[in-house]
Amino acid sequence: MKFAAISDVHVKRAGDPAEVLLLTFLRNPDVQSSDVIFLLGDIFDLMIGPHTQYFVRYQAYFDEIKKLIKNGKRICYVEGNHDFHIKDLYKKFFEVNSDLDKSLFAMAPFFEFFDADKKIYFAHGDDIELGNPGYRIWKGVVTSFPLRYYANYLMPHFLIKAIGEYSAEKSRKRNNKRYSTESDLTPVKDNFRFSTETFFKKHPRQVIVLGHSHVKDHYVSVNGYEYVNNGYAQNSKTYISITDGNISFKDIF
Ligand SMILES: [Mn+2]
Repeated sequence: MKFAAISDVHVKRAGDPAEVLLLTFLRNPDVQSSDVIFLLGDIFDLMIGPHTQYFVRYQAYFDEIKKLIKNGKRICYVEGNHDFHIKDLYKKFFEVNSDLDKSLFAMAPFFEFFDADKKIYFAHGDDIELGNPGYRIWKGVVTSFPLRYYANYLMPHFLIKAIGEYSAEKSRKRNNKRYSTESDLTPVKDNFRFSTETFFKKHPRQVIVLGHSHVKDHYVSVNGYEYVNNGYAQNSKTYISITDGNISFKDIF
């Protein structure tokens, strides 16, 4: 089987370089020849709740999703910490586009596929990252039932903005690290490698595909698994391709 995966594109507005990157990825012939396309979170810099305005704002994106599904492609979406409470948004999307086969689109906290004798695990990565207790508390609050209800039915703009600004602040910190020297990236990279080692002990998977760290990495563990992260897409300008269990980074442009 052939898989294509991307995360952490952080599209802020229609027409920005991140959206160009995302659309180019979705239109890439190699991506389109994959059996499953994974969107592993933080695809959008701020998308919270099932607000239909997103269909207008990101029409080009939703058009590409439509085309892919019409062509029989499977799309697996994992929510990130910048794009969440959007299950009902896609429910509305398939209600409006009732001609589309909605079984080809799935949204879940993680996905697992068994291919070429390997168990392959796909997630955003924030649930696996260790040593970030403040983030965990924050995520517990924003994903709690009351807040989910709020996001889906009542969420006023100021709260979306507040969450967005908090997330943006977190990203800025990560992005600053990203642009500084290689040695500054090492702690984040090492922490994600260590986090996958811990995860692997409990959940042996031969391939672990994550995002969230904004640090590109392909780590082959002596314990018998590989961890791959495409990093911050606007920086790496690549995506992850897995063909018959073999991992590679491919250029988007
Ligand atoms: Mn993230």
